[in-house]
Amino acid sequence: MPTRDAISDPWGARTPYGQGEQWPARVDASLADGVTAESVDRWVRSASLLHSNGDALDIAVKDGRIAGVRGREDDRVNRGRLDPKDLYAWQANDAADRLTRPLVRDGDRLVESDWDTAMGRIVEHSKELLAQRGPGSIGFYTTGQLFLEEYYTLTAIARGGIGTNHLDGNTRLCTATAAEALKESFGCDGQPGSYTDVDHADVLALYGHNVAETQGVLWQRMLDRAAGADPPAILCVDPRRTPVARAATLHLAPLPGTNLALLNGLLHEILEHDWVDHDYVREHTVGFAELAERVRQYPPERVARICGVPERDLREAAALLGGAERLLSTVLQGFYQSHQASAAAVQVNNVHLVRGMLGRPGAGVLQMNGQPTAQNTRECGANGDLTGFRNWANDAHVRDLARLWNVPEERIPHYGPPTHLMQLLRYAEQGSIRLLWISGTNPAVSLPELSRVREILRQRRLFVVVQDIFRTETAEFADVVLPAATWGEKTGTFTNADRTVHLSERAVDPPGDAVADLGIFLDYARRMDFRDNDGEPFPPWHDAESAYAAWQRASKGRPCDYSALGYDKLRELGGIQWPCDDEHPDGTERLYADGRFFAAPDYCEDYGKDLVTGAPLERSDYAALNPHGKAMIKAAEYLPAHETPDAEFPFFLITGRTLVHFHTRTKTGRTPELRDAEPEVWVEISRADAAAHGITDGTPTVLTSPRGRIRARARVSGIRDGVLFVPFHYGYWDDADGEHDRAANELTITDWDPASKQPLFKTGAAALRPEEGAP
Ligand SMILES: Nc1nc2c(c(=O)[nH]1)N[C@H]1C(S)=C(S)[C@@H](COP(=O)(O)OP(=O)(O)OC[C@H]3O[C@@H](n4cnc5c(=O)[nH]c(N)nc54)[C@H](O)[C@@H]3O)O[C@H]1N2
Ligand SMILES: Nc1nc2c(c(=O)[nH]1)N[C@H]1C(S)=C(S)[C@@H](COP(=O)(O)OP(=O)(O)OC[C@H]3O[C@@H](n4cnc5c(=O)[nH]c(N)nc54)[C@H](O)[C@@H]3O)O[C@H]1N2
Ligand SMILES: [Mo]
Repeated sequence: MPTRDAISDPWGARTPYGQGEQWPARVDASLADGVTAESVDRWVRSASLLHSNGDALDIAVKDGRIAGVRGREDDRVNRGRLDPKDLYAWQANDAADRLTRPLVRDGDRLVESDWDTAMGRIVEHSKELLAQRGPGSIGFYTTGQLFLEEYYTLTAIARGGIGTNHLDGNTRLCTATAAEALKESFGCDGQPGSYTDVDHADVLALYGHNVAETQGVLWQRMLDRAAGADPPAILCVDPRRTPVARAATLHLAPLPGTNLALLNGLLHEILEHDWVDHDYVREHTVGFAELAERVRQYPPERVARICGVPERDLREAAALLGGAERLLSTVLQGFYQSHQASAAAVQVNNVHLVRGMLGRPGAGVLQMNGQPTAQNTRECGANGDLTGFRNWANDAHVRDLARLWNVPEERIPHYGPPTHLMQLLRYAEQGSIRLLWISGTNPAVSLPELSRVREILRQRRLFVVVQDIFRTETAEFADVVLPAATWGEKTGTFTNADRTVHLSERAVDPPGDAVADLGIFLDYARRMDFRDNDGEPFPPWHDAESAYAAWQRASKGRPCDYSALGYDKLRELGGIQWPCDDEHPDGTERLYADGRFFAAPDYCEDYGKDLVTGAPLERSDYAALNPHGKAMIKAAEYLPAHETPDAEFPFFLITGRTLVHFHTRTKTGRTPELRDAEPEVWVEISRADAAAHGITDGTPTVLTSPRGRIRARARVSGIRDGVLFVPFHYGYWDDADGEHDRAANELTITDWDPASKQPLFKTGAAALRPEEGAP
């Protein structure tokens, strides 16, 4: 039994606290029926893997099985609290249909097999492709849900073993824009702010971030501040009336895809009223003049028209931001998956730069992560970056990595930027990629334009490997399916959205023959017989702790420095924020506290891009713009989205999440409390639009877009007129009729942000009508 019914009471009782005080502890727990805290055999240290918040918890073990979880009272992130998914979804580990044996394709069926056969097929294919078509014929598509040690290993294999440029994560769908925005403004990935900024802020600004439903414990912290002395003002920017919007001091509901115009308008007001910290701007930034010139073109009257937001609200929002003494901003998918994503997210950084709101308590930016370990995908380079936030366009960085790995420099591909996922898919579609290894992600539900994704995965010439814990929609297209051990069954580390690293230890045995992702990758490396310059097996590590030690060396001297952050310290102290080196043995609460950035031309992770076109800058451009490694203020003009409503598709369509479900529901759909709380897909529609279409709550409707069609019941809500919202959680594994008519991504568009290459799940057009014969 959980300490509260978190379905009816998602955030629990308030523990109010005042500005600058410590957030009080409250311990939440949930144990299997019949198990008590006293009857548990062991508690094993871990953290939640169901969002990017990193809620620290202990796993209860009873008779060799997971029997519940309990929040860690002393952890900096959650002070004991857990959210609804944390409290219930551990049960999915024990689901009856976990994958327990490798599967291999036999004609149009997948049949149970063994590791030798399954790995044998993958290795045979890999070797053949390497011999005949070269490393570029092999691609890897991974996730933001494995552990750091696993990404580092996969990266070493792909880039240092095979030498392919085609390695990306589903972090491309998730936080590519967070990384891009941080690189554009600060020269490098790495979250400037800290969750403790919530304790100090006088204004919280949430941009396209439904934190109440997606990081419930962080929201509890905000609610506790709101209930205490000197509560912060809350600004919410979201076209829907989310729980955040309902609690906000001010809610702006812009039309989808107009975030950049909105931010340009807010900056216009901030500059117009001279709410600017000129000393900070002069000492620590470049680019202010260009911003001033750009935002001059965005007076409130114009912006109000573009965004469909009252001019008065705009001015009021700007005054909130301009008057803040301690401003904390968070940004997430309402910006990252929308039109002009990077350009818009960068303007939030600009608000902080022009106002000097960085690096002190309460003054911070969180370009949020979504997935629990997305930060590690990026740090390790399993997305489109080089390991340790090295710069692929800087030969010295590539050389440094080659030296570290002891592999030939020319093996690490750096002839161009690492392939981003949407391009990787295109290569698979065209036939240059012939082996696609998918780990820890379910693209047959989560990628845009699913009919196209199915066509790509279905091709006979494409050999598909799926490494998962369940037989997903994607697994149905696989040639080989590998059963992975997961959270609770393996040891490793991961880093949350405010750079807090946790160690998660193995509590129970994996089911059947399932093997941890790390073990699978290392097994592949050994069977492929990758070697370093001295003829030794590569990668040289053999388990989680040795992989981690190798990573500590790889990160040393880079911004994400883990060199003084060993497993022993994580065991002793719990969550610790990187960088953690000899100089900062207890970790680092805030980046850029001294107004110095990771942005020097020889050190930075990226030379930046043109925010509007995505064209990469050269080193010489960068060095001319920012010779002294300051923060960069970059401006951009607003352009309308490619697909906007018209006569045939009159609505904006946005998609996203709900409180109780996680992504494609492989875990939450197998957790009774969560599954039953929201068993079916729905579409949110405004009262006025519903009335105009003869729709009421619960009416079955049909939604169409230029890509496809789904069926969903209407939910009349506080969403703004002209906009529809569909949760993207509902795929087909538990759908009886087997028709492709319920995943939101049947409707979404193949299009992406030019700078971050993140797909636009929140900008597109659709039509809606009541289903034939609906009452
Ligand atoms: N319950 C739950 N929690 C999760 C997850 C989950 O699946 N379920 N997933 C985790 C992951 S991986 C992620 S990435 C995060 C995502 O967390 P969030 O970003 O908070 O979640 P979303 O629902 O995708 O989008 C946030 C909001 O963006 C708004 N929005 C849509 N279009 C626009 C626009 O054009 N402008 C603005 N300003 N807002 C817009 C939507 O109305 C929505 O409320 O959540 C993490 N936490
Ligand atoms: N329309 C629309 N589409 C979206 C979004 C949206 O807002 N709207 N959001 C996007 C975002 S932000 C994200 S993050 C993606 C998420 O999309 P996906 O990554 O496809 O979603 P998940 O269901 O989390 O898939 C993770 C898979 O990994 C498996 N898994 C879990 N644990 C382990 C493990 O330890 N090892 C291995 N090997 N496998 C494991 C799970 O069973 C599951 O199949 O969706 C994106 N797609
Ligand atoms: Mo995500």
